[in-house]
Amino acid sequence: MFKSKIFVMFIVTLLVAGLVLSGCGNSSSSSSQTPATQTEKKDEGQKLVIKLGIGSALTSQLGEYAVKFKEILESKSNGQIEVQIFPNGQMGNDKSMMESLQMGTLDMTAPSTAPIANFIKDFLYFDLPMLVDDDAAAKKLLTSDLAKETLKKLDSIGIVGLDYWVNGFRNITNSKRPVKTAADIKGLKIRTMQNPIHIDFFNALGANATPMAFNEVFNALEQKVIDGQENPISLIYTSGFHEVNKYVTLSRHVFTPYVAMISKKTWEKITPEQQKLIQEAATEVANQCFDILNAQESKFLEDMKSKGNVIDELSPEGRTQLQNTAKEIWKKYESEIGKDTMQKVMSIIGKSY
Ligand code: TK8
Repeated sequence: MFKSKIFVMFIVTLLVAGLVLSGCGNSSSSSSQTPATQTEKKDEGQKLVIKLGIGSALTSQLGEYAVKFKEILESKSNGQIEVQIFPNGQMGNDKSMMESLQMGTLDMTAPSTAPIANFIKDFLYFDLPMLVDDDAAAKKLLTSDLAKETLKKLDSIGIVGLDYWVNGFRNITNSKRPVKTAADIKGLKIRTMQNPIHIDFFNALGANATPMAFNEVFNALEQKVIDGQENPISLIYTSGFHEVNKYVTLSRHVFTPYVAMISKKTWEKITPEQQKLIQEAATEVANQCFDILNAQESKFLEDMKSKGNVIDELSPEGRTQLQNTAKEIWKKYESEIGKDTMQKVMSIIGKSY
């Protein structure tokens, strides 16, 4: 009895010592890896490990961006920085990963602007529907001084915004019927992102907007808790939404960006040289986003067609209906976004307001 107690204490001591030695799982600390040999231990001692969590699959556009970011950063740092990617929401959803960044338990993530607006409402303008019409306008907005100022606001919640990565134009999918007009949307239970503008827009179109986190969407569609959802083609395809939603409408009703971000706790722990490399790698990826995304989307769209998905466009009448509803939403959010900001946004993308 006494002997076994001592044995248990011995094991507990070993475990505690192990935790202390491994830095209690502190991701960006140089000692977070369990060294196998003495030589490896030395190498690990100099290495900075960055844990990057994303909500979607490695095959998605965001997955490709993450892999590019890893390649660029690891090569530029001559292997002194290692990026570990955790895809498929393994580290949580957009909101909870941001909270992990605030606590310093995760180094990096890249959520959509929609959930970010729940932390900082300055990001709201990105999610206005029927605002951005093409890649050229999107590029202008994402590289504008206004967007750069918005990025800096993350500082107040313990996060450093690095750059905008592209999520893309969002399209409606559903299991019930082809959608070409607002009347077709009426009555559909559609998952939206957790953002008041998205919810209001779909409800105003007569849908039953059902906000939920991205990693719950596939099951909800499969179990028919919802009829449809909306996302860029890359995420529809790589998340398998097209397998449970036959109808796809290229509505392009909103263009949403991702924000590549890093925990302020990590940022303040690393050297200015490491900060520079991370910033440069994030911006290099930002410059390649449209090419990566567009290549993926044409390939995935072809495959969806060959698999029997019905791909539609909005009718001209339907597009006008969505534009008119969008204008009501712009008005509704004018005071929250600020008239000044609204006007800046419109002049950047070349629209009158
Ligand atoms: C992935 C999400 C996703 C977004 C959504 O983490 O929630 O529909 O489009 O990209 O950020």
